[in-house]
Amino acid sequence: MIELHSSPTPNGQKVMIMLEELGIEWKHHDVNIRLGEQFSPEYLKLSPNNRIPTIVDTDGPGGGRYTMMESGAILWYLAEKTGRFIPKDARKRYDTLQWLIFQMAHVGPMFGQANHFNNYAKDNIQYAKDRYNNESVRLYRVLDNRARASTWMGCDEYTVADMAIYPWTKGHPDRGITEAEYPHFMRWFKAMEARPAVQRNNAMAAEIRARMTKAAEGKEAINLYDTKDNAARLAGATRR
Ligand SMILES: N[C@@H](CCC(=O)N[C@@H](CS)C(=O)NCC(=O)O)C(=O)O
Repeated sequence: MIELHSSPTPNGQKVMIMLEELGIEWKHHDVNIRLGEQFSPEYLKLSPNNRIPTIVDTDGPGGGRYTMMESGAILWYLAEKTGRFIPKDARKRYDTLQWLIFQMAHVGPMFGQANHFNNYAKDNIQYAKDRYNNESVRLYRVLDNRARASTWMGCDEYTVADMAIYPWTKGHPDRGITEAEYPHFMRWFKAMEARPAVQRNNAMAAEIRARMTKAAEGKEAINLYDTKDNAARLAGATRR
């Protein structure tokens, strides 16, 4: 059984998609990052980096519980554990690994920073907005080119690389990504949305979000983007 300690953000959703694709037993444990639950001493024991998602596999390698942070590593772990959504052919497997790491190193961090400077930053910093928005648009071009060359992002099989990239690209209409200019990306995106596991993820993500919003009623949200405050929270929770 896999316990997923998470929020339905893109990094959380990619693991939910994998678990739904696998059809294995799993349970969502809500970690409400808007309330700062990622800084609780219990959660920090699972994820020292105070980020979601984290999994606990109750039947980990060699038997017994095994805990893992970092969504890309979690996807790879689940793929190796089950032998699914990871190609057996070595070239295809390494292609998949490249595109999984491309998501972790580029799509996630750049889209995340663009979101921060567009929507949350205290100051209106045009340089930062331009840098991350331009990077995001460039990355959509990389994805469009990749989808022109390959049926799926990793290789010609549907893999964990697709699951990792998809949730991050749901906001493409807000970035001016159109079917006319990014037809290959859009072909891939529609193929993702046609998958029942992806549809179940999207419905569950909305439900979990609503549940978390309800649980947060009357409670004070933390400012996720106040890096100094977050550093102090982590130090406070882990001080020895
Ligand atoms: N590289 C990490 C990134 C995880 C991450 O940044 N998670 C965000 C939500 S998408 C988070 O937990 N934020 C809480 C915080 O900033 O304190 C992964 O892919 O697992």
